Amino acid sequence: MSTIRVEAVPISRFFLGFFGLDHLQLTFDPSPYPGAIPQDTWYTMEGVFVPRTGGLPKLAVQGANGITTLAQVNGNLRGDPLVQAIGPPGSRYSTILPVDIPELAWATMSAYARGINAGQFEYYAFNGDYTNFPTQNSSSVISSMMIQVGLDANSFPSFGKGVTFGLQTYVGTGGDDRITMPTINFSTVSGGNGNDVLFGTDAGVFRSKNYSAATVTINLSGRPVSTFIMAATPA
Ligand SMILES: [Ca+2]
Repeated sequence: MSTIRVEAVPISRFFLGFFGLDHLQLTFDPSPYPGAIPQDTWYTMEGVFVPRTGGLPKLAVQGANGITTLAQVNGNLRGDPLVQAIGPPGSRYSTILPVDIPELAWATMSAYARGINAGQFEYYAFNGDYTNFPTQNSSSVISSMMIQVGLDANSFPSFGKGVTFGLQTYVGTGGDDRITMPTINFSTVSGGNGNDVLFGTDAGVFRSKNYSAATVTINLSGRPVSTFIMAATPA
C-alpha cells in the first residue's frame, strides 16, 4: 500500500537556517510496502520561497502537480548522491500520515496546492504579534494541505529538532474561499486572491480570537472582505 509522509528536510538548502527552522515536505511513496521503491521516484510537494524583482517574495508549492519526484527537485540526483544530499527517509523524521486512501488524499492535497499557487501569497518567514503581517511560509503550506485530508500538523509530534513557525497559519486559494478556522491550533487565516468569506465557529475559536488583534491576522491580499459572518454555524 502506498504511503504519504511528512518529513523535515535539511535546512541547509534554504535560507531558513538563521531561524533554526525545520523545512517540511510531503512525500508520496507508491511502494506496495513502505520503502520498497527508492525515494528517487517518490512524489513530493513543498512550500518554496520565490524571489521577485521589485516585490515581496511569493510563497508557492513546488510539485503541486502531484507527480514531481524527489530526484527532480534535488537537481536530478539519484541513488547514493540523492541520499547524500537529503539523507534517507529515516533521517528526515519521516512520519507516515494516517489516511485511508493515500492516492485520494494525495490528489486532494495536490488540488489544494494548485489553489494555493493561484492565491499569489506573499512569503513571510516569520512575523511576530507586533506586526500586521502574518507568518506565512512553507510550513503554512504543509499545514493547510494536511487539513484538507483531516490532519492537523500542529498536533503531530515535533518535526525534527527545530522549532517550526507557520503551522498555525491557514492559507486559502486563489478562488472564493469559504473559510472556517480549521482547529483551535490555528491563529491566522490568509485568504489570498478571490472574494473570501470567513466564518466563526461553534467552538468560538475564530470568533473569540478575532477580538484580539494580537493573535489573529486576516490577510486577503489587500482586497476588502466581501462578507465577514460571525455566525456560529456556516450558512
Ligand atoms: Ca481566496
